[in-house]
Amino acid sequence: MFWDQESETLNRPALEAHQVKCLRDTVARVAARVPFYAGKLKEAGVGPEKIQAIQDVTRLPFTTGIDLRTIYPDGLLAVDAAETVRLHTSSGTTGKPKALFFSRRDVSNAAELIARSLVMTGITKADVFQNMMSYGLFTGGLVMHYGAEKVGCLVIPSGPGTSERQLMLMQDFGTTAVHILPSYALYFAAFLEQRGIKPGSLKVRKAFVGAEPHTEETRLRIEQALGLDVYNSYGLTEMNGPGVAFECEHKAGMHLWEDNFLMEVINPATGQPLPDGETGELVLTTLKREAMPILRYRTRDITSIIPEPCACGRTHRRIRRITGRSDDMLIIRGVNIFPQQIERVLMQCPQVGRNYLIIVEGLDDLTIQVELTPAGFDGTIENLNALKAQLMDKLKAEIWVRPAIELAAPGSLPVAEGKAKRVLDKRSL
Ligand code: DLL
Repeated sequence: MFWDQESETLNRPALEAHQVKCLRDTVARVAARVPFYAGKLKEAGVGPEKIQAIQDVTRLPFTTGIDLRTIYPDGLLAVDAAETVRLHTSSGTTGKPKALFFSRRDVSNAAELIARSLVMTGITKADVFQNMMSYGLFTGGLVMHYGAEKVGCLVIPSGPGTSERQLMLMQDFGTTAVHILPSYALYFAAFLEQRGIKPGSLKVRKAFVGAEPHTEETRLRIEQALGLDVYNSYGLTEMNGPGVAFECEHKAGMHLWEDNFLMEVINPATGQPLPDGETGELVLTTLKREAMPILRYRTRDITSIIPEPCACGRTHRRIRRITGRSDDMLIIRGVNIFPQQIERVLMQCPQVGRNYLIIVEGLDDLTIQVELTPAGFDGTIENLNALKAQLMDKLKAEIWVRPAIELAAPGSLPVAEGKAKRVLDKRSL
């Protein structure tokens, strides 16, 4: 099913011509209206006239998260302040957040991309869409809400709320689709099991998960535990929030809406572009942003482009599941480790529950606290020791470092309020 078939299936030459035109317009606008970019473009010796082909994007300067913090609050505005209608922020670890302004057209465009994304998974106006992500400065609430409303769904803005209340809303209003953090979905599945509620007794058939890194194994877990189809959704505040890239019904990579965002994958160390299919850092340029265009944004997210056409007929290329952020990479005893490698091993093990915590301390000592399922936590010392040994071996094979494993009772590890915090690196405290 298509929301905007013409845009979604535009042939590649037409799509690329559209990108070049939008890129040239964007460069012209920021050169004229944003002193931060005017200076950077002058330094690089690039103006709109130099943008003749897609590859010319590599002539443009990068924008980093640090830049966005430096120009905080409104140093990238390309419209008069009176033209802005919405503010979202992306909370960082410390200091000021990144502030993102939307014009009326930006709000409508963002909703349009969500509508495309939802409809390509089979969502229609008959769906009841429970948005279990946080409303407020985080984009997962409002941006998704506007898009689902645009499709015509009944949208329940439940926010993250308590599981008890989520369940009541699902039962009373016949929720058919949910938008949920993957870590919360695992938690919610455990909650339903505890309450003795069979997922099949609810009407929920689809879950859209994103905003945090998660593995294919986690997707399968959520699908099995909740008995529904889970679709991966990728986005970031700097690029509207959700709706940047989304899986279609084939669930084989996420279509990135290339008429709105120009994507590159670069070697994060050198900044040089990588050929399609190679893994590196995703860099995005807004093509239609009115209030706050951003050139070559270093997302820090690690992925690769799938150049092959998709069976769904959409021409917008796909990116692979994000395997981590370049700044999430742990270096332990000289080995590069992404937390997701650890998650993949843990989630394959049926005795492992929904939560885990990776702790690094001292001289690169790696400990993984692992919560078990009620069935896995059988209290027999021999079984628990055997499980520990098995996890250590499997992890050693995956990450080349043998971690210490601490098994924990179901529900005993701390749960974050928003996005899950999976790593505690005490070396940097
Ligand atoms: O998380 C926007 C969003 C909301 C996306 C709801 C999807 C659903 P930020 O809070 O700015 O925005 O965080 C963006 O989260 O750079 C990635 O590192 C990570 N991320 C987002 N989606 C995924 C995903 C929202 N599907 C940052 N897989 C991004 C892995 C993801 N990581």
